[in-house]
Amino acid sequence: MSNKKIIGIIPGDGIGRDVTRAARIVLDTIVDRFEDVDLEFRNMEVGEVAVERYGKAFPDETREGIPDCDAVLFGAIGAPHDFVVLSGIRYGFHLYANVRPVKALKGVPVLHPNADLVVIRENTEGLYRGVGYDDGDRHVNLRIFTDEGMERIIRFSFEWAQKNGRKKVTFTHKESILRHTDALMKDLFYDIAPEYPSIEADDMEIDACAMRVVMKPGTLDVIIAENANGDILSDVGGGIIGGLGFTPSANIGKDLAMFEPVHGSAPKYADKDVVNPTATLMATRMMFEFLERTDIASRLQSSIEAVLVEGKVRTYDIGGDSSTSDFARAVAAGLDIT
Ligand code: GGG
Repeated sequence: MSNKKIIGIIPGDGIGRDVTRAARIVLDTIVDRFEDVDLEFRNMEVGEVAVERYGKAFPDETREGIPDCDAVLFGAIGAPHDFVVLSGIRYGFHLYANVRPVKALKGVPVLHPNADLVVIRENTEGLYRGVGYDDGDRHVNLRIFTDEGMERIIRFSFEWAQKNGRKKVTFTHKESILRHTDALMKDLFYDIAPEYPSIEADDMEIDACAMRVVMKPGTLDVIIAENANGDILSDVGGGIIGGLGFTPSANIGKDLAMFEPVHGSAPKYADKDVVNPTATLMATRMMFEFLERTDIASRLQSSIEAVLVEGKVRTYDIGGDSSTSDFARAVAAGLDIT
């Protein structure tokens, strides 16, 4: 990464401000410590602040600024602006793959220390596309799959598994009921699977998979899920590894990638500097992997893990009373020595 990279920072609403502030503490330290890293940060507004300034939750200024960025770090968004903002970014920029790792970290109270799975959520179609209508007493939301969208997420998942040394990809569905979507996509999944002979391919019903995540996560590896199912399944995953404070995500498209914690805006904790920024810092780590700086990514991950294992700086969700910024400063300090 010898040339300058433009990083868009979109705090969003609620605790999105707290966690992106924490990320900036770490990012500024990285810029100071690594001579060959040249990052330009561009702050962009969405949500309530954007409504106040521009009269719109997803203003043209932000929409037009995003394509200039090499990567975007996003905080959080909540009702009532979540659909317009998330769909504006995810659908507007075709960020079709939402990679959501669920990995237990040492030093964190978890249900399953061996959990290490990845939900790959289709991010632009399915039920969350938000298409629907009202017809008298019938109220309908459509669950839309396209041929292009199905193939794209299946191939992405196998390729991601291959690149990241994973062994198995599990396709989740409810094929017996959803004949027009899941059954069709399952056939496509098994048509494509032989092109990736080093990766085992299997499938599970989504409800059975949710139970498996809770009871035997160690038997799961990479999971493909429809948009709404993936959103739910990754929260289930968060529940077994200490909560949503530990679940980062990457939204990947052909021309842009955006990184964010899985959690939403949690307004009651907003601006209190108390929430756990680990998920956002791990999303930042995923951003450096995307920018092909795996050296920085692994330094950052090691520092996060060292702070958690040492246990002196802990946010309230895991039994401590340290602040969001204390945690970020401890991780930043650890970048020197890890
Ligand atoms: N940082 C992610 C975020 O703000 N999520 C809030 C939300 O509404 N999520 C629903 C979704 O991911 O589709």
